[in-house]
Amino acid sequence: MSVLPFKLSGFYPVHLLTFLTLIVFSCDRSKPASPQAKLRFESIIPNPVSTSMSGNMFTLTDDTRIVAGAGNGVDQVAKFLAGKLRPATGFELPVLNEESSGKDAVILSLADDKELGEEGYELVVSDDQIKITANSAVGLFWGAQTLRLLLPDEIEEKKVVANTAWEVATGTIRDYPRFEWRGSMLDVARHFFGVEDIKHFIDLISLYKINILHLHLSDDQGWRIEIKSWPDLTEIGGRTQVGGGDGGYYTQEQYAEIVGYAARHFITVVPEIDMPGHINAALVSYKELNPGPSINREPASARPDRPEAGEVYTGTEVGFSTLDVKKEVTFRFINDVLRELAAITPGPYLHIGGDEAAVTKKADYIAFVNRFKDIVKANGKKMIGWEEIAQGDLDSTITVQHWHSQQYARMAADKGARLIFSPAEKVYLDMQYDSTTKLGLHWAAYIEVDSSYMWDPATRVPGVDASLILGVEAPLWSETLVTMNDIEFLLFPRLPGVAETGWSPREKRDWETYKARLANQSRRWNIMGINFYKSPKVPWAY
Ligand code: TNX
Repeated sequence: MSVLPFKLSGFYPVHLLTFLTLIVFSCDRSKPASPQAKLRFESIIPNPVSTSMSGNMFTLTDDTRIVAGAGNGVDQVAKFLAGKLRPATGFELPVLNEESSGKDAVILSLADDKELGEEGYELVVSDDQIKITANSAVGLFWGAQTLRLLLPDEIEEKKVVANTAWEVATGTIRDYPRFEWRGSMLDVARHFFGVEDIKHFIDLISLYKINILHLHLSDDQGWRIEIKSWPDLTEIGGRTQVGGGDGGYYTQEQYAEIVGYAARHFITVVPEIDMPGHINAALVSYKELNPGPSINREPASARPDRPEAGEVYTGTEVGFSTLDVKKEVTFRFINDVLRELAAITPGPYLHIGGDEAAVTKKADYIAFVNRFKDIVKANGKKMIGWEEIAQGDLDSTITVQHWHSQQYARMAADKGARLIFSPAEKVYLDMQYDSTTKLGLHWAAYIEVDSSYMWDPATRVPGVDASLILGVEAPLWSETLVTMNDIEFLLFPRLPGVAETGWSPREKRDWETYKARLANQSRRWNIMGINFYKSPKVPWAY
């Protein structure tokens, strides 16, 4: 007698197959990766150090938990990630502090993995869990940003998106940056942008692992940071902007809010007070700062766009104003400003400008740079300046920001200073894309997306030792930029390319594969409401 009733039925092989199939499916939830999930895995910007897909898919569901392991800042990153994933999914995604074997979990934990360094991460996507490990919270944070890019573009929606399978292709990513400095600069002096705009700017740059926000806080047209010991800098010098609009400034409390928001995105704020030139806003605020008769300021009549001494300036010329190195009040002013700025800036750097001081005598200029250096040091910070400061007495604590001159870059390197690369004809994002672009300028070049991507910091200036290169930074000057829409149009799509230049290994960067990856970002940007330039150089997917 048989215990298997179907043995005699003649259907034995069929039943067995059904039985086995059921066993297989009940134990193994594996699902082959969709073409879209694979495409997202292959389209990450900046290109990771190494990626390998294993063919299946993890699905984020209402059961998924976010597990934050022990350690400094891990919880903060877990909460950030949950906050990014909740609106579109509508899932609860509880953040749990437990050691979990973790099915249905995104697990963040610290590890000891020398190769990953300070900022690197490993992201392992399996059928039933995602695990991000790193040596520090910042590495976990960049891993979390990568995970956003692996999820469907709809994850960026601010409201619940029904009927979306929140799928991530399975596989492993190991990733860490090539350069420690991946910067973006915003000029809030020519046109002022408020705290909410800056936060939005941080959201945008952070997705691509930019870790420095350089704020150009003063220029001829406006002074944008409250200095309590010199209140007229903002009361008078902050009142206008290019074109004559209202201008504005950050109170120290608002600045702290920006710095805090940046810190939660693992971004360091580098504040710049531009001196000794680009200083008209301070000169109109305090008459005693105006240079004595020995400074030959070109008469306004010779250059009609320039202001008379003592007038606010709303034009866009550069290089007509200067502080006077011979006045005692000049250094009282500089000491007070840098002391207050250092006190509200947790990051290690103060940027003293130093560019285009066309009416400062060379000897005076060098004397200024050397005094700036001592004052910044006395306030416990490291000095950064635009490339012209290479003429001063530099040392290895100083960082020089290259924007134009190979000679200054070499001079800085010869003095042992470190370098940030911001070559104007590649990464000045205020440069127009082509002659039809309405926003922006073109004094350095028209910069299409491909040109902006095709250069390398290590070979930009022959004779500069690679060990001195801190990284790259893309400045965005705002003479022509009034709204966040304007900013977005010049940032996108070039900024992700700058981010990749700073992050990805040289051998992982080439325009042909990059443009395909870039093309796959546009749908996400549309969902995020980013006003980007639809460059004809890129085969946009949408
Ligand atoms: C040059 S390059 C400047 C800025 C202008 C910019 C416009 C440099 C350090 N200074 O003052 O805003 O060009 O593109």
